[in-house]
Amino acid sequence: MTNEELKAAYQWAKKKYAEIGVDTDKAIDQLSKIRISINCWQGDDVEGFLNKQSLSGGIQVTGNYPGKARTPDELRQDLDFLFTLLPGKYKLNLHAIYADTDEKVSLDKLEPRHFEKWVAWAKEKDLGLDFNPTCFSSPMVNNGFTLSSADEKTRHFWIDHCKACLKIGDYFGKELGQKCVTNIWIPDGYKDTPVDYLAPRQRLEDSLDQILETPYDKKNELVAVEAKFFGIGVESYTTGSNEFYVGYATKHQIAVCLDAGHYHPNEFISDKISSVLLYTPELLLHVSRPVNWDSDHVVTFTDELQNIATSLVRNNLIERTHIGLDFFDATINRIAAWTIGTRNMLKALLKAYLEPTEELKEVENKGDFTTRLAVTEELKSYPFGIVFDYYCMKQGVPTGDAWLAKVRDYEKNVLSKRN
Ligand code: RNT
Ligand code: ZN
Repeated sequence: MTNEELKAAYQWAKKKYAEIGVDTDKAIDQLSKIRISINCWQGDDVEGFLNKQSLSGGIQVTGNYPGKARTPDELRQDLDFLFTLLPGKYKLNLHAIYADTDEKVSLDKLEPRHFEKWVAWAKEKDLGLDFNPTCFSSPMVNNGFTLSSADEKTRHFWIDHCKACLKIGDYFGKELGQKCVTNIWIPDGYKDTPVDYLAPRQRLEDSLDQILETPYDKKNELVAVEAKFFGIGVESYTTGSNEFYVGYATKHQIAVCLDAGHYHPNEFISDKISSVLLYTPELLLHVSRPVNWDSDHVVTFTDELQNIATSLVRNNLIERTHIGLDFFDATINRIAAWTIGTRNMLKALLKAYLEPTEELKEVENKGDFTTRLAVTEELKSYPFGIVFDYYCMKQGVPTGDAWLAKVRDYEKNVLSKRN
């Protein structure tokens, strides 16, 4: 389709939406204000650069698609290219193991200076940065335990690591003038049924209390805690359960991180958002796609993705929510994985904005469930794809699947030369 044809199609779509009281220009404008946080770890299969350990902690990457980033420069090169395929502005979500330094530094001794190059690059590209302590893939993980370990030396190592990370997050926020979300996820748990369910949680609470004593400015940094139901090899007990972290975050008024893959397959984070935000000031999402378990598949355009987006938009919760992506697939081109996942998140948000929400709420409150079902079903086939393409065109990035040819070129010219 030519740009002229797309513009004409957009005018038609705009009219169709206007008939139900929806302003497409406004929806595009609202979408352009959201900064999705891109998970850096899709670029290199969660390896990082610090100690190049293979991934462990109940999470797994499968596949060996050629061309993964081996250095911080290669990762930035891939991201620079990625941003030419995506409309709007972004944040990059870094893990501690992505430190860009020649020093051999232990996780508990990390400092802001080890991330200076990331900050300089983020400034140049107008990106925000988010952060995560890396409490996995390390010989310091003791029998699967970190912050809730019964071994005091282990526990203190990980407390020191998280404290170091809070300082780095504060530095990111201050330097970039955008709040950094620092998210704590730990793999701690048991393969088999424990005797003591309580003590690890008491230790985790104490560890978090110590971590939160780190001085940081709430303008620069938001601390989040990520719960999980179970992981591979950690099937019977997870210290950091949903109840544990919702309670902890509520008590300390920090953020909960809801990961779409961390609950029972019949339990959905889209339905948790409105509850959690009643009691905590802000929220972090890890938008992922579980396939029967926390498999971290690339985000596709599923009903749950749409439900996540609509629960944020319908209730005006976008401003208090940080939308991060969390997937890692090494069986396909990694840049395509990022592009597909991010564009799907954007499309779901756009579709959520293209809805006559107030009218639908009125209908619902009147008890007219027939109209509610009729209208929401009709809306599913409204031409939101044309609105999305028009937004991409306006932003000067590829429309439709035109990005794929560019990824193929990049694969040929850059990625294939890495092996
Ligand atoms: C693991 C958590 C966690 C990680 C990333 C790499 O189950 O989802 O968020 O995926 O930190
Ligand atoms: Zn996650």
